[in-house]
Amino acid sequence: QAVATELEGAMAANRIAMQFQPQFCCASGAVVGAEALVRWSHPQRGLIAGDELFRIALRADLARAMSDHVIAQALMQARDWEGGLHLSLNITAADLAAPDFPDAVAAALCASGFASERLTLEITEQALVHDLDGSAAQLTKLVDMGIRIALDDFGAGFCNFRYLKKLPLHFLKLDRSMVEGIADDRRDLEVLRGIVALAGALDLAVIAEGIESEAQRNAVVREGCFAWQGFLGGKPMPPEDFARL
Ligand code: G
Ligand code: G
Ligand code: MN
Ligand code: NA
Repeated sequence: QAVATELEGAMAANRIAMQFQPQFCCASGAVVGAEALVRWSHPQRGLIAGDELFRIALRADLARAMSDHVIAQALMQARDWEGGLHLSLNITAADLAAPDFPDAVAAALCASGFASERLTLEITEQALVHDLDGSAAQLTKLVDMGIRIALDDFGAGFCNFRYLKKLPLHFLKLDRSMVEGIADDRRDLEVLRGIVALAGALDLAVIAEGIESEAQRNAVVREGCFAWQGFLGGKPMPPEDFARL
């Protein structure tokens, strides 16, 4: 109860805020959008990252409320971006399993005026394992609204290829561990090549995450990834800083 009260207080006091990490087009080098990453600035504990915040929210039975709060906030901030930039939002297993989730997203889009075609939702394998058919049905509802879907952290978990066959996906987001060695390890590079080829055959665009060096960026550009994201291009930053960029 204490935790729930604290979380509700933090939402009301705007201590739960979004940061945005830029994503760059491999072909042009231009910023094409940003991934929203939530931060809880806790009066005693300092900044708490998204994964921990959602673990706490889940225990307090506030995971859905927190997600709705975060989605609304990100959409409101992204609607003023110039140039039709895209917004990428992480969602949880609880979101995907909630029957009213597609309607909640539709309402948030409507309230913000942000076009659904500019929104990508990122899901991870953990969000899918419980009920693949149910997940596919939920994702199809979102895709029918014009939203795009990214499979996040690809390569970090079990990489169940059934997900690629059964789900309406648009993007594969390569986990940081998949790009770490590509500039200096032959095997890492060949794994990347194989995945990019597979993604291409399935009409999926590849986004490389965790790019920290020019050599890594050059490799993902050369190998045909669609976009990249990482500390080389910018860390997650407050909305004012992203708007300036
Ligand atoms: O940048 P950061 O350390 O916050 O990210 C840690 C993890 O928290 C990431 O795996 C990310 O998917 C998750 N996360 C960050 N922001 C959000 C968010 O707004 N919603 C959800 N569901 N997860 C998030
Ligand atoms: O949603 P996801 O699990 O992909 O969350 C992205 C996480 O990766 C966030 O915690 C973000 O801060 C972090 N991140 C983004 N770019 C980089 C990078 O270049 N290097 C490292 N080490 N972490 C990154
Ligand atoms: Mn993500
Ligand atoms: Na990731």
